[in-house]
Amino acid sequence: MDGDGFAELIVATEWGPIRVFKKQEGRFVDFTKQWGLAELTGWWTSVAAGDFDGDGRLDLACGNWGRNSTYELYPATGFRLFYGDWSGAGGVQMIEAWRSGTNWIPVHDRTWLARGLPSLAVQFPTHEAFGRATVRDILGAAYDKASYVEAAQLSSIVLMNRGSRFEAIPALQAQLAPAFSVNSPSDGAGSFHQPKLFRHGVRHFPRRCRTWPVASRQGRWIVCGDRFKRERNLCLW
Ligand SMILES: [Ca+2]
Ligand SMILES: [Ca+2]
Repeated sequence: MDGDGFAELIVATEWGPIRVFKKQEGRFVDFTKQWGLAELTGWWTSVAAGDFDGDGRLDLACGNWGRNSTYELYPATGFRLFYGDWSGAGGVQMIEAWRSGTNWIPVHDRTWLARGLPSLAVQFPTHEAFGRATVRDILGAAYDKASYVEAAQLSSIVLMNRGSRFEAIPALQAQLAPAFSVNSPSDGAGSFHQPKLFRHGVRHFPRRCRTWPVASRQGRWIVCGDRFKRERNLCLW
């Protein structure tokens, strides 16, 4: 990434950023913040490197869950996953939430959440009462101590290396479905403008995602070097 001749370790994390580790004195040091990626959190699934614009600096293509799920029902203000042992039974409970102003609102309904938090049925006797609840209302005194992770955006993106920082560019139609891998096959021309292949789709979404299965076995071929404007679908098998 920084042209010093030594490769960095790039990690795509779920409920976190694309993380950059640089090897120094035999150990990996986290340089995510220095590259300006600490706040660019998502449900990252995959990452691949290549010099997409031919300037000699390695860029990154990053797969995310895309912009075609039920999560588009919520404002694009990011999501937060609160977690903790709120029941005191030694397990971990979680509440997924979206932001409304300064409040965090549960994504899932009372029936769904009560499976993991049975006390909700007593705390909020009706769905109407729960419908007005924020995460702070649900957790009460435990809210201020609650741990959480965040996903600021769900777009698959390309990160262009500008020397000491990255410029994020949405990967256009790669948003149509979750991208579960990004590949960098040779374009056969030996140039730096490597095509990227975003592999989309799953047969079955986890039930928690509250969305329907989408077409699987689909990919999207993105020819780089022209600002990712030429794309087409591929059937992978
Ligand atoms: Ca390096
Ligand atoms: Ca480049």
